[in-house]
Amino acid sequence: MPTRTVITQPFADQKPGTSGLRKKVTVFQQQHYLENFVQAIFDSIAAPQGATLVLGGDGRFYNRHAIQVILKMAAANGFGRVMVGRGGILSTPAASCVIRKYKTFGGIILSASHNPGGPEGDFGIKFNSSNGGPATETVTEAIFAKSKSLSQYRILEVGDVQIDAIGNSVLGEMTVEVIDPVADYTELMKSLFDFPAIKALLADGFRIKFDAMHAVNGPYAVEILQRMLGAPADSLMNIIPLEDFGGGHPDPNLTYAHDLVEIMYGDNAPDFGAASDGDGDRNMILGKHFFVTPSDSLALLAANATVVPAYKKGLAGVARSMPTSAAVDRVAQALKIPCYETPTGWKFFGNLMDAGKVTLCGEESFGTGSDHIREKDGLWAVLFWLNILAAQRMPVAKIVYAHWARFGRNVYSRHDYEGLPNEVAEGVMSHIQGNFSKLSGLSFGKYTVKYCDDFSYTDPADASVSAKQGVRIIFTDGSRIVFRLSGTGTEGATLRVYLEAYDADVANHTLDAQLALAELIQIAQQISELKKRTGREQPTVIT
Ligand code: G16
Repeated sequence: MPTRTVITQPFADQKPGTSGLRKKVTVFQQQHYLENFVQAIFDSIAAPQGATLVLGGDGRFYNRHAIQVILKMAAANGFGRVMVGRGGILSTPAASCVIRKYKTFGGIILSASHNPGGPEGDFGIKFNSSNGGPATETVTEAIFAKSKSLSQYRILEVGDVQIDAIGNSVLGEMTVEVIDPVADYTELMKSLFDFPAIKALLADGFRIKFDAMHAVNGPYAVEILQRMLGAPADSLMNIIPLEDFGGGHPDPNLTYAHDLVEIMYGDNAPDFGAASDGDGDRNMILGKHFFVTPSDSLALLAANATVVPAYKKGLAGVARSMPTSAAVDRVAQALKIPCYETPTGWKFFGNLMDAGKVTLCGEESFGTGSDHIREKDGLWAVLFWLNILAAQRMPVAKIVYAHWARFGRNVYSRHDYEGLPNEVAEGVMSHIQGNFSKLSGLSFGKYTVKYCDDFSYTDPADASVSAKQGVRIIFTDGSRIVFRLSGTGTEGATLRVYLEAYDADVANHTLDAQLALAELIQIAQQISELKKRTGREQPTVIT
């Protein structure tokens, strides 16, 4: 079959963000745009002739087209085999699992994660390395540099390959192996958790509700929660994956997963609720009339890890991203294990895990995971919670209260200002960056600033430095305000304000985080001049 070399023009805007290249579908639909980025990946990763690649995505609009393009380009670029999920589907955690299990050279994952999909929505693409995790900063930078200078790409001139039935077919010199997207992942979950205990919990009438948000995790949840663990069919909602996620915003938080939230805060609420996002790597955990913040969830999983068979020997260490609350730090201190603080973005955890320094990690952005793969993992977090609930047989809220009684509570909230004009958001950040050095020692009511910085991280594995990862204002009592620009949006800029106060005496204080953080919220406004600079009275999303 003839390989065609196509002359292309370089694109200047293919800089990968926190998690790969994310753009509007219409941007990806420009002539040569997708191909340019794929060739930049292939030119940067130096895969040996005949290497195996994993390929799949969250099934959003443009997924099927992109799969065909990438298969034909992989064949023209010397790959020997591509393992592709049936229908072009692989959740992000499942892709990581398959890359590791079959020791492939790496994989390409098609997703814009929690961003909306459809012809007017977002699309995304990223390369994961042989450890199953997102490419390192060094590789990402190399891909970006290539994308700006490419003048041609290689593609096989051939019709589309069938990807809807399991089995092998041939594309030029390359084998296309269509795999069951659910099987390997399911087997891995079964090896980690106490399935009989969870099954018994559900059989005893413990009621759950899982919201797949019409995204990729639907089939995974049906197989694991319903078929293997026996949850009744009505325990699952929105399980049919749709190219536009049913018009929804597949981001499992209190704003966008409102159907689930209404059920969990309504009359006759189930005992446990959870949701995952577009590509299945994020999770939100709820109890009856109760929301568990992602930061608390991470701390709680760490504190109770030994009830799970895979972690019964304890944890090597834990890690969290800088804006995530320090709740897990307190657990690490009690367990006498190290706790690492990294920039936002899952790739930073991979190196710590590869070095055996960390077993569990997580982020405030609804991501939790462990060294079983190198991505965050939504269903894994749900199963971890169910395993704890099966062992403790207590309501979710009681488990969290008991945790706070032991470790204290890191009261936490994130305020997002979405869709700001870029220059406005950057203006707020440079105002803060220009002034934070003058804040040390200043008092705002009961809060006195201990120190401020713009977070910088040196990766222990490759000594690469990631600077300017968010401004931290740290108060003498450990409370914090963090300002940071999102790296995953595709429309304007999103400014995130992270607020955290430590409360050692939970029993006597309000559960309402916004109330408890009211003073810090005011201070954040004052320091950033947010209202004046953005004209926004309220955040778009509060979690
Ligand atoms: C991605 C990364 C996460 C990170 C998140 C932050 O999540 O994988 O590690 O926490 O972005 O997003 P932002 O830069 O908008 O705060 P995902 O689920 O979008 O792949």
